[in-house]
Amino acid sequence: MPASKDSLYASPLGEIAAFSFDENVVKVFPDMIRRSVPGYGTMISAIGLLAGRYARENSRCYDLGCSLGAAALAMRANIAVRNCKIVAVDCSEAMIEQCRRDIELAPAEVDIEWRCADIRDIEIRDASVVVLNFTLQFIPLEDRGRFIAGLYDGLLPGGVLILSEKLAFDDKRQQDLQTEMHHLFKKAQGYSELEISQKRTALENVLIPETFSEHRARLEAAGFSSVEVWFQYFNFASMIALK
Ligand code: GEK
Repeated sequence: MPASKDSLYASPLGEIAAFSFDENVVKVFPDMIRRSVPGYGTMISAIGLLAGRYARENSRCYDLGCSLGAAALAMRANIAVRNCKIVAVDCSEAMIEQCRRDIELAPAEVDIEWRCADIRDIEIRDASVVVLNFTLQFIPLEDRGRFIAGLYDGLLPGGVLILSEKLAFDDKRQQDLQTEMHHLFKKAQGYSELEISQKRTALENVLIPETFSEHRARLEAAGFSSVEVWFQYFNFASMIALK
């Protein structure tokens, strides 16, 4: 699909609806995420490398909240073991339909199953790799503990979870600075003040960031024995949690 430029919030909107991953977002998504998430391309490449390192024969690799499947495709390009299947899940029908259309053009050896479902409702099993690349932040806070615990149970011993999230900070000065730097990042990527502020309003109460301490506490409570940040660019970070 040719990636169009994201200008969804470029004109003044009377009323700003809560952000949703609909057809309009699908059309501009690759441009939107690359210009909004600092380090996105680096994280996608590294997810591929990690999948190459951790994917096991006779196991599954999950891309949860896959959007247009960037992480699933990076994993597929790096998995060299036999009988390893990728399961890519998103609750946006528009996203999954586009993934299915795109994949027809690029068949490959490692199978990707595209599933349209809520990631809280699916069974995760026999997993050697699970990727949550900027998805947990959209799950209601009260559901996150149970969801991560189920995910831990579905991982094989020695399996890995890669969790990328927008972070919050306890220290107010740090919170303000990191927010400002993200804002400056978006301006440098060509977004106007109006676009930045309207998008922020649309994401309010939809994207709920937590601190690294909160993520680590939840992951450890679920059973993960080691949790580290492997990448951070302002308030966007990616963690590796080992079972
Ligand atoms: C990437 N990982 O390009 N169940 C399933 N999907 C969900 C749910 C849910 N409960 N909640 C949100 N989503 C991708 C980027 S985007 C991040 C992930 C962003 C989906 C939602 O439909 C969207 O496609 C995705 O999670 C979040 O590496 O846009 O900031």
